Amino acid sequence: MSASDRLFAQPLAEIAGFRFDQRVAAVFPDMIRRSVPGYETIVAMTATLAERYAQPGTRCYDLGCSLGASTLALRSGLGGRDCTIVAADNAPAMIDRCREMLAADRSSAPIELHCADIRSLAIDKASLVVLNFTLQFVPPAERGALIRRIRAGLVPGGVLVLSEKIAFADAALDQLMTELHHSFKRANGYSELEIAQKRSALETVLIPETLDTHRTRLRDAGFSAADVWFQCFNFASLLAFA
Ligand code: GEK
Repeated sequence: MSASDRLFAQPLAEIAGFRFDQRVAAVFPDMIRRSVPGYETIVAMTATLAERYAQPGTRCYDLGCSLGASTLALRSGLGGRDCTIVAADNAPAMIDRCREMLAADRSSAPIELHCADIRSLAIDKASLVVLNFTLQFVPPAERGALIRRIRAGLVPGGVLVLSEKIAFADAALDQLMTELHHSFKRANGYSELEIAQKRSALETVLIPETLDTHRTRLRDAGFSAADVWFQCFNFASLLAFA
């Protein structure tokens, strides 16, 4: 069990942009579970997707791995297949704790853990690439280049799992989904102050896009097809096929 997230519980004089530092790393599993509707389902299904798509002799990537929840799901889905998992995150505090989480896991599939920016990480011979809630933190102008490099690194039959907070073109629908998301957070014990302060901290750091924008970018990068396999309010996960 991780410590519970109270990071935004006290009134803050000034709200700085959100950073994945030690304080966040210490409460991260609790924070993401209580903040992202569907997170636990998406992580669990990452194992099911690995079971189906990981090809022997290839690599599986977890880009923006945080504490390794999706990495461990990937590993459990391999079922002894000869694959190397490459997990990367550019936040040293996340990587330090991730290393401890991976060490506590008994399974033997090899994992290479990199403290690296995924915008410059080599992606090669990949049968499965997982971007679970990471692209949303990459500046929008740089997202196309990353998706093109992922596409280029996939083997035939390879798949990208792309999970994101999403925006809606229709303002009323966007507002509704935001309110439903906040209800989810309230039901998980966050106060109005915590919700408001976290929202301000993320405003310039997490930039959601519409599903249409994601689909167009994936198609332009050379993916043959892409569609949503999971959605809860303004959080969705797509599968994109090489
Ligand atoms: C999970 N996938 O538990 N390069 C590397 N890492 C990055 C970059 C970048 N350019 N930008 C952001 N990150 C995980 C959850 S959390 C989602 C992912 C969230 C990292 C950042 O340091 C953080 O650890 C992660 O992406 C996003 O399945 O906090 O909402």
